[in-house]
Amino acid sequence: MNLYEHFEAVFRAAGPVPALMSVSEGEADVRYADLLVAVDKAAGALAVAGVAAGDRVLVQVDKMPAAVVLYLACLKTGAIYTPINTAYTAPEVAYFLDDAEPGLFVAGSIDRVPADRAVRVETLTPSGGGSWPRRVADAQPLAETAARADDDIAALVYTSGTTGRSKGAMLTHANLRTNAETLCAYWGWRDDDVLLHALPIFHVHGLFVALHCAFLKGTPVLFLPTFDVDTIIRELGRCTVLMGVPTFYTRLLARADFDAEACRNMRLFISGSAPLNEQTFGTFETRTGMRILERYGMSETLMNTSNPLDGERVAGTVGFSLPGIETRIADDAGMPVPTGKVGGIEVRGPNVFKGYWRMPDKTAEEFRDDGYFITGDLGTMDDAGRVAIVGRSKDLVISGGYNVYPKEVEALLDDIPGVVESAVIGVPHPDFGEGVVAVLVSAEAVTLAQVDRHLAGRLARYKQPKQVVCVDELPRNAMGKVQKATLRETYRALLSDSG
Ligand code: MCA
Ligand code: AMP
Repeated sequence: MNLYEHFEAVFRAAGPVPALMSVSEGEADVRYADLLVAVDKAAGALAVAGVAAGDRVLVQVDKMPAAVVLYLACLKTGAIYTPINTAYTAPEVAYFLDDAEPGLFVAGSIDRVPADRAVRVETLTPSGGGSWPRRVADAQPLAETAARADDDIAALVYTSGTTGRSKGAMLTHANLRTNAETLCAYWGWRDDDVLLHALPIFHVHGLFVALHCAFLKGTPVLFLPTFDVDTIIRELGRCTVLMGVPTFYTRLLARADFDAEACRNMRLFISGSAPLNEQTFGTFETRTGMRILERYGMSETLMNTSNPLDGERVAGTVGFSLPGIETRIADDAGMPVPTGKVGGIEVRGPNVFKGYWRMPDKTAEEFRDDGYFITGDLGTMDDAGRVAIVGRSKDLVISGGYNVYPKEVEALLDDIPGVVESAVIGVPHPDFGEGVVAVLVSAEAVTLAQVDRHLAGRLARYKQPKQVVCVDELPRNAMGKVQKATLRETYRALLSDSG
């Protein structure tokens, strides 16, 4: 069944309830009834643009109600919504255009559209202008929601996965619906909940986990364009739930006016996308009297485990398998390891994606014969089934909740004249959890400014090194493999003063 049919029924019933509330002066709230009308118009515009069911719609636009409408319109028409980070540069966008082969690219700015790619482009600019809003205004509403099977793809979410370049995780209508229903129930979503939404909407966390909970219940979302601490503290008083990456919580705790009084109306703070440090968890509890609920997920699997709503939330753990989802800790051959021992986290259930877009071999590599998906995360499980993440077997840096795939950065660094080789690592960063550091073997010293200049326009800013170190050689093991763990240890204090 098309996920949008579920939403449509809820939206109709919710009618006058505000769906997306704005904090900007002069900007009206979008009610659920308005959302229905807007989605029908946008779906009509997609049809006029020749977008058919199964076509990809690549979207790189700022966070605004029109972006949510576009997402829902894609669901409605059966198109495959393919959102990408607004920080990506034109060369990065070219990769997604080539890989996804979209029927339509809705871009925030024409500057991000590679000149040599033949694709239909519409614009939706940060101020809400551009050609797309005009197409929507001119379109006849499309009343009928496309029939979709549970197994049809609803979205392609690009992720670095465990290895290789960005891959499109094919998420089906059933993946999205079942996970949303599970989270709504597990987190006890209430009819009077108000979600404070400050995450970007080009990732699973902000787009699916956060919005779908509200959309399945028809409850209001206070929809902030970006994460801004002042706004959050001011608005907490009329909200009940916040979902964020750990950086949200460290930034809030840095403010003296973030206290129990500011949180008086809140019932739930949820954290995910990156490890929540135990100190942040503890300080948060001392300051507010509330325990952050940490959960664990991936683009490929949506949410897998969660600390409980009513039971004990334990720092440094991501809780229990969500209902209907199986998690095991396994060795390299997929055999479960003894309780309490570290192994690879593997997951099976209706949440697990259909595979990587046009990569059947890569997909096959990441699944066991019995259907478990190999996450590339390392963890333990106790007798009660509580999971803790202790590391990653994949070479990945997670900075402020954004994934940075070292190989992608290294490939560009190796092109800097004089650089012989490079190793990109993540080291502790007080604000982003991990920060990117480049270790270079180079004939001459290379400065951060030179690296910045080389990467500008080629690589999203958040992927760029925050610090550069030049060395004579990289540490290698007997097999000749660069020992990144050694580098991480050597440079662990390099970014401790950042933030
Ligand atoms: C911004 N910058 C960063 C990051 N964000 N650098 C490293 N890591 C980052 N995450 C840099 C910018 O390039 C800029 O650099 C400077 O910081 C300020 O940029 P600004 O845009 O003002 O930053 P910000 O608004 O303060 O953003 C920080 C943020 C943001 C709010 C923490 O990164 C964020 O929203 N992160 C959430 C990501 C997320 O939703 N992840 C979920 C994906 P300069 O000044 O040098 O130019 S994972 C997922 O979905 C899975 C399924 C899951 O489990 O949830
Ligand atoms: P992505 O590929 O962007 O969907 O990122 C998914 C990855 O984020 C997971 O494989 C984990 O490595 C990491 N992650 C998500 N939630 C948590 C968490 N609560 N604690 C630690 N790591 C997390």
